[in-house]
Order: sequence, then C-alpha cells, then structure tokens
Amino acid sequence: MSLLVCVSRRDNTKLLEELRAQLPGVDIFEWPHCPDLTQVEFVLAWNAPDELWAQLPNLQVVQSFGAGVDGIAQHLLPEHVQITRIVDEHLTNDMAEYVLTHILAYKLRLKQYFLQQQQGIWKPKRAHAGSHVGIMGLGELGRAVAGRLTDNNFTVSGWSASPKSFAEIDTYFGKEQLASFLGNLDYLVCLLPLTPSTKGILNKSLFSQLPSHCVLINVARGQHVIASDLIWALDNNELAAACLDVFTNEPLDDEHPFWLHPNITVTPHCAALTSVATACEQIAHNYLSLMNNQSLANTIDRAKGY
Ligand code: NDP
Ligand code: OXD
Repeated sequence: MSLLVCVSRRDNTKLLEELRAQLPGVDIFEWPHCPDLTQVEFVLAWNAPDELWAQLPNLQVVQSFGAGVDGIAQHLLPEHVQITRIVDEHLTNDMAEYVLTHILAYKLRLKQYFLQQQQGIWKPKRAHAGSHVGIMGLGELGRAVAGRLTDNNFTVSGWSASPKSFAEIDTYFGKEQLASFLGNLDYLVCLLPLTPSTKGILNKSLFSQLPSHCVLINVARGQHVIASDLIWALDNNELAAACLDVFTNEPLDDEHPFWLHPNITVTPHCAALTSVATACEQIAHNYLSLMNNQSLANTIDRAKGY
C-alpha cells in the first residue's frame, strides 16, 4: 500500500519531508512519479487532475490538502472511497481574524484614508454605522467567524442548508429563508462549500435582495460569484463594496477588472492557509486509521458533497 501526494501548483518539498517523518517506512510518492499506481490506497490531493482517479483501482481515501473538497472530482470516485479534509483550529482562527479585520477596516474607512494620505487629503468622517453581519454557511469556519464577531459586538445572522440553533445568532436555512436572511444586512460573508447548489449563488438576484449599503466578503470560492453581476451591482449602487479572497482562476488574471475596481479589495487566497505541520499530523492519523481499520477524522458526507 502506498500514499500518493498530488498537490498541484506548489513546491511540496517540505510537505513530503514532513509526511515521511510522520510516516516512517510508508511508501510516499509524488504524482506523476509513482512506480505502481495499483498500490495506491491513499491520495493527498489539491487540484488533482481528473484523469488521475481512473488509474487508481485500489483507492480507499482521498484526503484534501485544505478545508474545501471542491478540487476533488467526487463524481469520478467510486462510492466506497472516503473523502477527508483538514479541520484545524489555527486555520479556523485565521479565518475569524481575517473576516473581523476586513469588516473593521471597511467600517473604519481604512482604505479610504490610506488613499487620501497618498494625496495629502485631510477629511475625517464618522465610521460606518451598521454592525449586522450575515454569514452564509455555518460550518467549522462560519461558526468560528460568528463567534469572533459576536465577541466584538456585531449582530450576527447565519444561513445554512439545515436548521440550526445558537444562543447568540439568528439562524435561517434553505432557499425559502434566504430572502429574510439577506433583507437587512450590513455585511454578507460567504463561507459556503462550492457545490452544484452553491455555484454562482452570489449573483444579481441575490445582490438585489441586500440593502444597497451592504459589503460582500467572499472567502469561500471564486465560483460562488458571478463576476459580471458583482461589477454591475457595485457600479449601480446595489452593493457598496466587496472584499474578495478567492477567484475562479488563481492567481487572478492580470487583466481582470477586479484588480482596479475602486470598490473591490483583492487578497491572494490567504484568509486561512493550511499549515503543513498540522495537515501532516491529520494525514498521518488518517493513513494509520485506514491501515488499522479505524474510522477516519474529518470525513465529508459524500451524499451532500461537503
Ligand atoms: P463546512 O462543510 O464545515 O460547512 C459548510 C456550511 O455550509 C454548513 O453550515 C452547510 O449547512 C452550509 N451549506 C452547504 N450547502 C449549502 C446550501 N446549498 N445552502 C445553504 N447552506 C449550505 O465548511 P467549512 O466551514 O469548513 O468551510 C467552508 C468553505 O470555506 C470551504 O468549503 C472552502 O471553500 C472555504 N475555505 C476558504 C479558505 C480561504 O483561505 N479563503 C480556507 C479554508 C476554507 P449544513 O450545516 O446545514 O450542512
Ligand atoms: C481551503 C482553502 O479550502 O485554502 O483550505 O481554501
């Protein structure tokens, strides 16, 4: 049995070193350099090519090298294959910090003052008043963001697929309650997984249900947003601003209109980065659990796709 690492578009030297240290004696290969794909039962994947899966007849587990699993073509995997993901308190904390920081930065007009400083402009203004944040997705990350915001005196509403109840936040679920959820928000944070039902969810129709002073923060996936609808909403005063950490194509294309839009803040998919050390501990744990017929940590529900 061997472990295959197929983590695209990054230098995996440290990752392989750490994995080998955590799993001494285990055959660990990096795609495409694997002598016998029939021996592979466990794959660590991030943006793995679709053609890989059909070449692995003994595959048992695909572990995502991140919290999201949308980069794994689930429809190409046999039903018995388990999919796991990284759930890490540092990553969760980073996400909560990122969202709080960007909301406060907008509220306190930091970008505006930064630009004014460059032009020598002295123009004090009161901070933006609204403090009601809506979070789409109340999973590991959405719940942590909600907690950080309520700790900082924000009013939080959350929207999920199934009903939920939390002491400090108003909750909504399903398509029927989406409009009521959106109706009076000052900030909308997207922390949904990318699935066929959430792809393109941040579109003209949704933006038109938000108050026009609302600010969008998308830290989930680029494909949640219809880019032309977002630009239309910002240019037509349907939405005040957007902070985007994730994009359909990453790195963001040089010519993309998001770069220079005055009301868009772009960050390079850095809201919550997977730590190699913690990820390797979880991967080693899951690999050994598979070997010992024990249940794996942080498996997704294949029927739901997340
Ligand atoms: P979880 O799987 O823990 O939670 C997902 C949440 O979304 C759940 O509350 C779920 O509802 C809800 N949801 C799913 N589908 C729908 C739907 N159709 N309608 C309404 N609600 C829905 O995910 P995480 O919190 O761990 O992560 C969320 C996403 O964040 C990841 O998938 C990834 O794309 C992104 N991410 C981004 C990072 C970055 O650096 N920018 C870093 C890490 C992750 P229910 O609970 O009812 O099932
Ligand atoms: C993740 C991410 O899903 O980095 O972990 O986006």
